[in-house]
Amino acid sequence: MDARQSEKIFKALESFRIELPSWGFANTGTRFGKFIQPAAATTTEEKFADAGQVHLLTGVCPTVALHVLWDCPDGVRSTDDIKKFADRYGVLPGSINPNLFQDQEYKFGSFGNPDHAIRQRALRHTKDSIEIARRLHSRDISLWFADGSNYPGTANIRQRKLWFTEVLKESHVALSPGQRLLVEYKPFEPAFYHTDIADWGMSLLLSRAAGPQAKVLVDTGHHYAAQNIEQIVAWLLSENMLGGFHFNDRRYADDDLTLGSIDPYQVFRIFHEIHYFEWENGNRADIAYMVDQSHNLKGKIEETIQTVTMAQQLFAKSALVDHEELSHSQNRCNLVGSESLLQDAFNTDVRPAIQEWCDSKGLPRDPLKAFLGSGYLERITKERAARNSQNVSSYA
Ligand code: RM4
Ligand code: MN
Ligand code: MN
Repeated sequence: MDARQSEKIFKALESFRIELPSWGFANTGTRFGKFIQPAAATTTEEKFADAGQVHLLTGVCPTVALHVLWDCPDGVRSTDDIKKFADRYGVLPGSINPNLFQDQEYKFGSFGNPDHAIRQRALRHTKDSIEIARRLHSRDISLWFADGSNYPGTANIRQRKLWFTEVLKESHVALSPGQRLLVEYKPFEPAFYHTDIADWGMSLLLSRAAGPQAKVLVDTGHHYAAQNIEQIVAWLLSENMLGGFHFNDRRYADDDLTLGSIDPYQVFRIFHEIHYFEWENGNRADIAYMVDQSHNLKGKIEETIQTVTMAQQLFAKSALVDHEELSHSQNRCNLVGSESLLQDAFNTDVRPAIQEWCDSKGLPRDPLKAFLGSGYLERITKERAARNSQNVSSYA
């Protein structure tokens, strides 16, 4: 690797930060059951402690995403505790995720529920979440809806779209300047016939209708298998409507697997579209990079470190594409030449340059090895095992 390439990697790594999900440290499972891990976090404080470890060793995860229902049991009043945890463990609260799907009231939806009182309840919860975000100095309120229906003819799709528009607009009014609403889409699950916000187009239209501080959130696992995600990313960038990502990998559905474990080239192509856009525009795209994964088989902290390391590698690889040359090559319809520019970048071993960057920051060259040698895992396993063995039913 020449000096110009390592310089590109250094520059890319300086700007790359990725947010961890609090729920990635807790016991999770599938609808068939859960395998309890003795070291899993059982409280919000433990989630901060674990996220703090990952940040300590990687240096690129300064924030942790919070799920209001799971991490703020006392709602707005929980923010005092959360501030203490942030101080204690060296990671700040990040995006705030309202929970509009778990309460019994939401059986037939939240923002799209035919019952006005339930839509109001969902609005109140969203406003509380915005207030939580304000108190924690979090910028983003990240909305994901389970709303939809399971059988044809059982829901008025157009009417629900109107209700969604209405409640999103009302939520937007509660934002402070600088705060953002991120609107996530997902094609199916838990709804199996129609989902109210099923794809990026629906998310885009609703975000536009909600107001200027609403943007689209792309969860990489929320697409049909054949969909071209990087094209969606390129379109949202060109519309200035890409707010952020939930990163994870998948093989079949919303599998929430470790980033890059199945298809690293897919993630590379997404990052490439972002770098290419930034090169053309001469400034950085304002995008929140977040992880949304939950692991019921792999160790949670170990796999989170794997995820972050993989994200850094793919981000660094994609920064190596020569944009000037690519642009010329594309304009001349040099297909093999253009494609090779991407392939060469993807095939470059960026690990030595990343290790140098870690050295320059006083970070361990191999964060996973450093973690496994730190004794942290043994300590929390001992401390938490008894509590975890009793705690088999909660998601977070
Ligand atoms: C959804 C979606 C949301 C996450 C919930 C728990 O599939 O990805 O972002 O908050 O799961
Ligand atoms: Mn998500
Ligand atoms: Mn998901």
